[in-house]
Amino acid sequence: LRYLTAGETHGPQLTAIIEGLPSNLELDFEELNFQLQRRQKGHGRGRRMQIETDTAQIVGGVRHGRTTGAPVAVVVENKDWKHWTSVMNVEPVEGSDEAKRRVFRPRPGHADLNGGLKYNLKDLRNVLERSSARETAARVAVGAIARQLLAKFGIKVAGHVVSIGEVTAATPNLPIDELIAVTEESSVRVADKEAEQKMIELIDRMKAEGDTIGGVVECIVSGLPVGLGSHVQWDRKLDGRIAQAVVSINAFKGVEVGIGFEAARIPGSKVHDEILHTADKGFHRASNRAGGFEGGMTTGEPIVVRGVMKPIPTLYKPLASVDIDTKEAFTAQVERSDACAVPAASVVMEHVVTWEVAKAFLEKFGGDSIEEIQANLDNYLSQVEAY
Ligand code: EPS
Repeated sequence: LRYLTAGETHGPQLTAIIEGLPSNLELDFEELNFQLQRRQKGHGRGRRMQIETDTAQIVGGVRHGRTTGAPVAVVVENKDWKHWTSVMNVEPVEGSDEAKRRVFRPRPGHADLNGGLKYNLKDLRNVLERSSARETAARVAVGAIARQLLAKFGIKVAGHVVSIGEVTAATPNLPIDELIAVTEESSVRVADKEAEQKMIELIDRMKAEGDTIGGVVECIVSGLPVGLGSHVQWDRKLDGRIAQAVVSINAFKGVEVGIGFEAARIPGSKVHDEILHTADKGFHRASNRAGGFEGGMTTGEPIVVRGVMKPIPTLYKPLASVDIDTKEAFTAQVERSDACAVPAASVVMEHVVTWEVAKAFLEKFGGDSIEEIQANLDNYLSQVEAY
């Protein structure tokens, strides 16, 4: 299972191609678009989200509502494109730097300067357009399809915001369905009403000051069989792959699995999850501090991972930068942006984690059709039960 995306934030569309999906997966298009619209929400988002109504158009690999086993091609249109047809034209265009909206004073914290130097581009818009977090719309579309695949086998994914700036929400401790329902009602994706209010106030203050703020988000995956991923090779460890996927999200700087960095501060007796066995539950754990992983394999307990998002680097109160033509000191150019995208990033994180789990799931139970996968899974589950 693999995918690639293409497309710029102000180009005509984002495109993704997914290779390796089984046949006979019935797709719920409304649910797919629901996931895309969840990514657009959240207190602190900028004006762009008022322009867009993200919807996924499937242009390959699906017929009469089901996958055929062929590559699935998904397109998410940029409604904003109509304001950028000249600036983003694929054909050469004449005009001033201003008309072309050339970027030449790189924004610290973005890909602008490194990308310009590396690709030898004198208009940093060529970097900005692709490095924009707009691309995460395509990743959510892809992950939303993987989510539907996993849902067929009883696997559920939730995401919520842990903290924004200094404001931390109380640990929700809710069953996964309730967590999904409650956080969906919150504009900052938390279950804690008091923290919600403080987060909203903080975001508003940051916005008024021309500043931005980051935070921590958490993703939980439940209903997993034991043994996804493997201890035998570094690139088969599923927690490692998830970590890579999480840090690949725009502005994400860190990842924790289970109790994460806390494990460095407390003794082993308080870190590891003791093993129990009962007739009805089989092997299970007294706790889940490992966040669902041992030896890079799922334990059967829910996966719990957190990601750290830095504040978005586009500041309306810009930081010091240098003009790439004159090498003179200037402030960075200002582009439209969000004051806080942490709630939206929690939706993105759900989808990149979902993708990695789906990939590992197909590696283990892979068949060419949903029916073949179901048979493989059933066979494995009976083997585990009889162990
Ligand atoms: C985004 C679309 C972008 C930004 C944001 C994410 O649209 P525009 O550039 O037209 O405002 O709002 O991306 C960033 C702020 C960033 O730094 O990457 C989206 O669809 O999520």
